[in-house]
Amino acid sequence: MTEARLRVVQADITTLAVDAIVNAANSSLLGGGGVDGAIHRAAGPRLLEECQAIRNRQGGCRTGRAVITGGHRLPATFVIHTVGPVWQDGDSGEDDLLASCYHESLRLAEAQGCRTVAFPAISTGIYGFPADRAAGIAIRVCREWLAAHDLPQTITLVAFDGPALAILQSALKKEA
Ligand code: AR6
Repeated sequence: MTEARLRVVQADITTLAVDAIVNAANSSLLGGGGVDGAIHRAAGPRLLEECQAIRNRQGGCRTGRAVITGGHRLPATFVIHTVGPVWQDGDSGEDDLLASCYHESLRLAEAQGCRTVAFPAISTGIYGFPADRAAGIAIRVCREWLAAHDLPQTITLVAFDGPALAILQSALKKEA
């Protein structure tokens, strides 16, 4: 039951028509490279305006936390911006902070009534978190969430390329 609700796909997350996509943002919320840049480009300038308003209100977003905005020109209705940890040595709280990103994003998705949510592999690009370790954490938190909540109904973990897809698929088997 839980398994059917957790999926792994290879895609450009900006093309997915889900209720919410998650953005691997930074604490400024003002955009950047990687998936953050792609999401801002596809969503258009209104997304940055909305992020700026949140920043003015609450001073950005801390590592491990999340905020939600509209999707603007994206097919997704909402964007949940979460700030992953920068990889240090694996012994500086990175695992718990990454788990918190998934958990806080799912909490916001549920509060917004989202039925479908898609995550990129948070922290595994510019922030340098090892992809296999990150995949194990993502899958564990999503499974625990799905076992205890009706929303979202489905969670999609998005790999940007073939190697990332293989890592997610093997983590899905290993953690089962
Ligand atoms: N769709 C799906 N996944 C993608 C896409 C896409 N269009 N583009 C990249 N990825 P990263 P981080 C994958 O670097 O490590 C930004 O500057 C990518 O292959 O985007 O959390 C922010 O502003 C990788 O697997 O995010 C922050 O400053 C994953 O998304 C910083 O980067 C995450 O890579 C955040 O670094």
